[in-house]
Amino acid sequence: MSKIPSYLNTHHRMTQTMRWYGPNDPVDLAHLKQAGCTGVVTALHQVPNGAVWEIEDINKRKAEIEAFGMSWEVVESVPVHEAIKTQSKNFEQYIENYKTTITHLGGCGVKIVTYNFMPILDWTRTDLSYTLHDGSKALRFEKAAFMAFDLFILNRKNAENDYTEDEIKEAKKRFDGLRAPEKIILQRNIIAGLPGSEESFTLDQFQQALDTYDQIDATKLKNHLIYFLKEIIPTAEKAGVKMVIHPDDPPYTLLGLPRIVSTTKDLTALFEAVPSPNNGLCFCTGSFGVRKDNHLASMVTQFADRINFIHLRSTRSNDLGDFYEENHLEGDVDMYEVIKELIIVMTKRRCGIPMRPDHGHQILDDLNKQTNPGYSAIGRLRGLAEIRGVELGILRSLAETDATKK
Ligand code: DNO
Repeated sequence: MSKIPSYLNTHHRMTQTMRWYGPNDPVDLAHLKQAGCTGVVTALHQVPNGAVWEIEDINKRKAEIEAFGMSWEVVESVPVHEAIKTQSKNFEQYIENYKTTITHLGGCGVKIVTYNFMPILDWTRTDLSYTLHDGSKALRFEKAAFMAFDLFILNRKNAENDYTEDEIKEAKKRFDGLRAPEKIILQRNIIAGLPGSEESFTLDQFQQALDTYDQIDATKLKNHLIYFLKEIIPTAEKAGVKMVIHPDDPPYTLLGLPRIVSTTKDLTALFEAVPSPNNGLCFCTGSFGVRKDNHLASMVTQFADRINFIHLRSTRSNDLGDFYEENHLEGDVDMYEVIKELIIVMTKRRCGIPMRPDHGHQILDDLNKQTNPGYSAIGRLRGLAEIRGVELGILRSLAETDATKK
């Protein structure tokens, strides 16, 4: 048999990272290091949305990470203030602040910045401890529960126009079956802020926030995103920072709010409007993967030059519109195919791209610990380890194929 070239030299590998919520995260940096991470994904969660991230604070966080022999690979996220999304009071000032933060991050050597443009809420789930057949716990989105919240807990104005008669009946049934504490938990899961979203609302505050979108449809929101990008991307270019947008999660409209980063068409329009290579994508398989019309491996090929950060996660959906987060190699996402395509892209681009296993089940000792939903240590370690195995298997077989061709 011919000599196999070192597969790590021939092809590029994803940089292995995990998200860390900072010094208050019950999963600490030593755990990430032991899981095999070389990089960390984090943010200055203590800084209020819209404020400038100061150089001193960035350097302090960087040093904390480097003390564990890892690097701060990606910022997730510098949140986009609501005023920028709605173009309301002081939004120009918030954009200026955002530019200053980008310049500071770039100057400190932190060169990839994740953000999203989802109105009001970031990612949304109805159940944060859905028990699977093996006793592990997963995050879940249940459509009937979500509709029950929208129609009968929030009582959103005109909500009934967004649903069919059958859906309203289903929601009522679901609502009537909920006990009082379950209603509170459902409400909390949806609007009290999942980790990283940085926003939390009472019902009244939430309705007020929804009202700010009364006059904003998808076209308008897209224009606001493009305006924002045209403003900040020149700064990102100067600072050597790649901006990566995170897709809508789930990838469709909720609560009558426009969602504009869910499909190939959305992405194409975005990159056509602002073609700079610093305008990039956080390729999140768990978010895009919930739509059947998103073919993930083809999206990797299509947006090869835009993907500068990768979230690997799988979901399992049913015909009712519910989904739960599956083990990383199971469910609706063909992880083998996606990773293979990513390796091809990295090889062509001659660089690794940072990847984190997105979320994980609560398993083993995770079940007895309080961690950020989706961000327990062992569940994510399982995901990372499985992904790492798939990647090395593909790399090795690609290298062997190359070797036999020579
Ligand atoms: C959830 C995350 C999101 C993501 C933001 C990016 O686990 O994927 O909160 O960080 O949408 O801005």
